[in-house]
Amino acid sequence: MEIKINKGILSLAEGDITKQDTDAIVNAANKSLRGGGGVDGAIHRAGGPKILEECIRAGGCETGEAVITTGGNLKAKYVIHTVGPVYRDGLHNESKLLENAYKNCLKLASSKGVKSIAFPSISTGAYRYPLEEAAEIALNTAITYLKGQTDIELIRFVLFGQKALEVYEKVLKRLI
Ligand code: AR6
Repeated sequence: MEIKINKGILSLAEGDITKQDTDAIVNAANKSLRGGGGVDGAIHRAGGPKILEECIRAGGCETGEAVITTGGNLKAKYVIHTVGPVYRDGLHNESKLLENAYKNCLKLASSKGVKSIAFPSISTGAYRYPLEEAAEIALNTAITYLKGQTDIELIRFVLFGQKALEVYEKVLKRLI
C-alpha cells in the first residue's frame, strides 16, 4: 500500500528491514546501543562490526532519542538507531515517547540529507507495545512529517509478517 502526501510517499511493505535500499534504515535499539535481538540483532549481523563500533563511540541513547551511524555492509548509507519505550500499561508516557522516537529519526534523517527512510515497527516486539496502537502513532507521526516542510521523499514501514502488514494497512486506511 502506498499513498502520496504532499511531495512525499508513505508506503507499507512486508519484509526484512536489513534488505532495504533506502538511504537510511531505522534500528529499534536499546539504550546501551550495544546490540540485542529482533531488528537490532538482524541489523548488526547484516551490517557488520563497524556499526557496533560507531554505536559504542556514541555512548548510548535515551528513550525517544536517535543516533546515526553509517550503514556498514548494508545497502542503506545510514542506520538511525532509536530507542522506543518499553510498554507497561499506557500510563507511563509511552505514546509520547514512541512519537518522539519516530520524530527524532525523521529530523536526524533530514539533517543528513536523507531522501528515503525505512522504519520497522518500533517497540512492538520485545518491548510489547500493542501493535494497533503503535501503528497509529507511527503512521500519524509520518503523515504529519510529510505534510510539513521536508525534503524526505519516501517513508517506508517494513513490517515483519503478513499479519503486521495487515494491521498497519487497516490503521492507515482509517487515518486517511
Ligand atoms: N525486519 C523488520 N522487522 C523486524 C525484523 C526485521 N529483520 N525482525 C523483527 N522485526 P524488536 P522492540 C519486527 O523486538 O520491540 C532488541 O533486543 C518485530 O516483529 O526488534 O523495539 C533491542 O536491542 C516487531 O514487530 O524491537 C531492544 O532491547 C518489531 O520488528 C529491544 O529488542 C520490533 O521488534 C527493542 O524492542
